[in-house]
Amino acid sequence: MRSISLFLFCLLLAACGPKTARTVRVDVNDSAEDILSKAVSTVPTPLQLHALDGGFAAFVHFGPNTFTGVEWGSGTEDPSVFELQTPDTDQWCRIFRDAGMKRVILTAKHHDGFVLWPSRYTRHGVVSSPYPGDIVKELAASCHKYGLEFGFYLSPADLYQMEAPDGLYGNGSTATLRTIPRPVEGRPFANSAQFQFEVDDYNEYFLNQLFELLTEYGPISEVWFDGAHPKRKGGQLYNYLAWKELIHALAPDAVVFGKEDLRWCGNEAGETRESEWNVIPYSEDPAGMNMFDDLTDADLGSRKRLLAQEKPFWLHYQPAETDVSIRDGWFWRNDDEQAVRSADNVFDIWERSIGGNSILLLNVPPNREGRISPRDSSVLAEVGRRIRDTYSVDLLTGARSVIRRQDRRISAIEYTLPLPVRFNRLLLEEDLSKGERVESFALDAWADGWQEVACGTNVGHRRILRFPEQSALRLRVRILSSRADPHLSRISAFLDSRAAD
Ligand code: OTN
Repeated sequence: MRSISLFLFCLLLAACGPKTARTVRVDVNDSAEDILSKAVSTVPTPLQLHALDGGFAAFVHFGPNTFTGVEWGSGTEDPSVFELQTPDTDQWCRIFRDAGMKRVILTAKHHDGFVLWPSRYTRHGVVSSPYPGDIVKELAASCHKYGLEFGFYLSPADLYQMEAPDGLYGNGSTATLRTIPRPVEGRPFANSAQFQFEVDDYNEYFLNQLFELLTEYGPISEVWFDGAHPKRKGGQLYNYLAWKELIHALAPDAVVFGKEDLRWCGNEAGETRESEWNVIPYSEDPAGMNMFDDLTDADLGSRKRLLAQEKPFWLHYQPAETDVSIRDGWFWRNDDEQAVRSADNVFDIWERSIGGNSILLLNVPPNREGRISPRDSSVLAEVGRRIRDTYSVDLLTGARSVIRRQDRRISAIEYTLPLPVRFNRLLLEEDLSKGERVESFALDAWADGWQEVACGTNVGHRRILRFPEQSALRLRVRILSSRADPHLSRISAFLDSRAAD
C-alpha cells in the first residue's frame, strides 16, 4: 500500500511542477529569480524539437536566375529563359541524403514571382517555359523516395506581380471577404476545404498559392518566408495571421520559418553566435504578431539580456536556423569561376551550427541541366563521410560515471573509462522538455590531477566543444553556471581524426 501512495505522490509532484509552454509571460512584479524560472519553463513544441533533431537540411535555390546568372531577378524575365530539359531531382536527394541531410526546402517562388509548379493563379512560371513539368511535384516525390522531408520557400516579395500591368502586388485593392481557394474552371481541387479571409488582391493571390502547395505537394514539413524585399510597391502589407491559419489547418506538421516557429540566425555567411539561446524575449505575445523583425544581435537571450527587459514581456521558444550557401551566391552561375565551399569549411559550419543550438540549412543550387554539379556533390559526399566518421562512435560508451552535487544542484559529472581514449570533441545535449538551463561549463581531463581542457557557454539542443586532441582515462564536465538544476540528456566524446590540432 505504501509504495502505491508514494507513486501517486510522485505523480502529483510531477504534475505540480512548473508549467512549461512555448511562450511564457513575464509579469511586472516578477523578480530576477522568477524570470529565470520562467525562462527555464519556456520549451519547444514537438514540431520545433523535430526540426532541431533533423538539424541538417538542404536549401534549393532554382529558377530563372539559374539561367540568367543573377541573384535577384527583375520579375520581367521572359519565361522562355527557363530552358530546363531533364532535371534529376532523384540525384539531388541521393546527394542530400548521403550528406546527412533530413529535409529539403525548394524556392517554389523566389522574388521574381516565377513559379515552379503549374499554378492555377498565374502563367508566370513553368507552364509558360520550355519545361513542361512540375519541379515542385518532382522534388516532393524524390524526397519521399529517399526518406527526406519536404518544404517550400514562397517569397512574399513578388516582382512579377509588381511589374506586370495587371499585377496584384501593391495595386491599391481594398481588403474584402474572399473565399480561399478561388475556384478555377477546369482545375478542381481534390481537397474540398474552404476558408474565408478579409484580404486584398495580393494576399488572396498568396493564400491561393499557399493552398495549392499545402494541399497538392504534401506532406509539408516547413514553410519558408523570406524577409528580403528587392522592391516595395503601394505599401503592400502581408496578412501573415491569415497565412498562418491556412498553414496550421492544411499542414499541421509544418513549422514556419521567418515567423514565430523558426527565426533567421541573423546572417547568411554561416557565422554562429558564441551563445545561441532559443528562449527569446518579445515585447508582445508572438502568437498575435503579423511581422517579425530580423534578430541580429550577438546576445539575444543571456541572463543579462533577459533581466534587462522592460516588464511585462514574453519569453518565446524560437530556434535559430542558419541558412548559408555552398556557393558564392544562392543560385548556380557556372562551374568554373563561381566559388564552392570546401568540405572543411562546410563541416566547420555544420559543427558550429548543429553543435551551437541551431539548425543548418545549406543551400545547394542545381545547374542548368537540373542536376547538382560535381564540385558541390563531392564536397557534400566528403562532409557526409566526415560526419559519420567523427560522430558515429561515442568514446564514452562503457565509461563509469559519477554525478557530483553542490547546493542541491549538479556541479559535475565524472567519467572513468576502462582504457584511455583519444578525443577532441565533446557533445552535450539538454533535455529541452526541462528547458535551457546550462549557462556555462568546463571540460577537464585527468593528468595527475584535473586539468581544464576547454570551456563553453550554453548547451540547449546540442553543443559541440572542439579542442586539441586529448588522451585520458578520466574526464569531467563541470557546470559553472546554470539557471536551474541541469538536465543533461547526453554527454559524448568523439575523435575527428582529420582535425588540425
Ligand atoms: O539584401 N538582403 O535582403 C539581405 C542581405 C544579406 C542578408 C540577408 C538579406 S535578406 C534576409 O534574408 C534572410 C534569409 O537569409 C531572412 O529572410 C531575413 O528576414 C531577410 O531580411
